[in-house]
Amino acid sequence: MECIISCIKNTPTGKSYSAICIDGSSISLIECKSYSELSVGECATLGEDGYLLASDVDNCNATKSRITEGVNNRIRLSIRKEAHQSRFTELNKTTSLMWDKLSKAASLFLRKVLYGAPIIIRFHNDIDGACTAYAVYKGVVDFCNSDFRSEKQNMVWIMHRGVSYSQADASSDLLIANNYSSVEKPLLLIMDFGTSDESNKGIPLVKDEFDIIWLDHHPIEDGFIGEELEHYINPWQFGMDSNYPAGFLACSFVRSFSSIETGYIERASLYGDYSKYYLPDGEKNDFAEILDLITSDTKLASSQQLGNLTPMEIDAILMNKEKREEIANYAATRLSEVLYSAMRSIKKYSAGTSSIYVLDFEKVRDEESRYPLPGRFSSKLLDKIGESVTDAILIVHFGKYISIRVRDEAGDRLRILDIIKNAKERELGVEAGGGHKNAASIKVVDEAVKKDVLKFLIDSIKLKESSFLSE
Ligand SMILES: [Mn+2]
Repeated sequence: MECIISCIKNTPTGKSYSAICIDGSSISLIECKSYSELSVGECATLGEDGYLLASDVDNCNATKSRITEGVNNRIRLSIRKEAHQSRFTELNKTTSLMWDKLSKAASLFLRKVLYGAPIIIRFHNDIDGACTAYAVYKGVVDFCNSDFRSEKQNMVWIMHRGVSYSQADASSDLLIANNYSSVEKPLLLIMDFGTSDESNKGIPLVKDEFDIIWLDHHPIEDGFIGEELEHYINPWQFGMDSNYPAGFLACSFVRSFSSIETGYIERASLYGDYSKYYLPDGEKNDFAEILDLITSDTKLASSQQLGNLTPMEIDAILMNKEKREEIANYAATRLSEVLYSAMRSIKKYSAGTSSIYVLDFEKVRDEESRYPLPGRFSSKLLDKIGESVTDAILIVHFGKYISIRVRDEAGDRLRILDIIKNAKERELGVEAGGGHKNAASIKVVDEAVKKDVLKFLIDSIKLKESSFLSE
């Protein structure tokens, strides 16, 4: 079998080689060792003992062009021309509009997978974000088991906390990529976060070092430079809004090169991000609830690395029926306890015909468990309040974080993103802020300034609501 050394990982114990090989017309990626030092791009043959041997240089160009041709064929055969049709029919039109862009990004992605290039995948740490990672993982597994053989991919999964791609994130990604030498440029895949001008600090550091695929569904802020990237894909660019979740987008991406079943992931992402296209069908959404719990409290998924979660760990839980049930029960119990105590310590302010509810999450949290996280809990708490009050606006704060939740109908008139923008301009101490029109969050520079920011938010909402009344 003729091979090219396509990627070398430098580890403290030595070098680990990835070689792309061709046998007839079939391409495979192998991970192996070598008796001698090989360099990236060099031709090699695989010996019977499973070790790589440098091969004679004369044939190398012929091998390279056969592999290039094999890779191009493989990609061409895998990309699906017909846009994926989900059972959420109202979203299918947007998928069709995005299909060309999705397929182009998928071609790039498959090239990286085939060559075993370093791929860093950052996904947001919530249900929707976990859905993006899980969809891509399942797609890659399917591709590596059916369309070509791959023993190991050089993929690094990072569950990302926060809403922007910062300078520190970029530096950390560059450090990771520095562990590899690769014939293909490393790939950075960003999903379900980052569409804000704060990411403008991180992007310039990585845009020449990585090929970037960015799948997001947050509103695109003016001046956000990520939009210029060739493979930045967001439903907002196609006349849709955040109701097309990032997990759903990742499923569409995956379906452009794989035919795996993605319906349950699509459903979980719609549920997780409160999309109006979610179809409550009377069935519980256990998959989403499990993702909610394990992305909040990663200990439960027995993560190797504290605070991180990989799709392989999600998979291990899904395959274990007992563990699944245990986790689902635990989540339900915890949630009802926390909702109960929240309703007892919440404060209420009237604003026109609406009411603003403010909760200090510190008062209801548990020392032991990270679940539920304040941001996501806010959405559930708003639902709970909504059972008895129609016009409720909820603010939950915890440490340096403030989350604001508004019911659908009020989102358009309140424009909380504008209020957050004003708070930033007033220099009240807002370090970062953004989100959707119904769900947004703020990080303040210091806990001490939080009460000023809270007061500003409450006053601004009151003002908006009373002006709305007088119109
Ligand atoms: Mn999302």
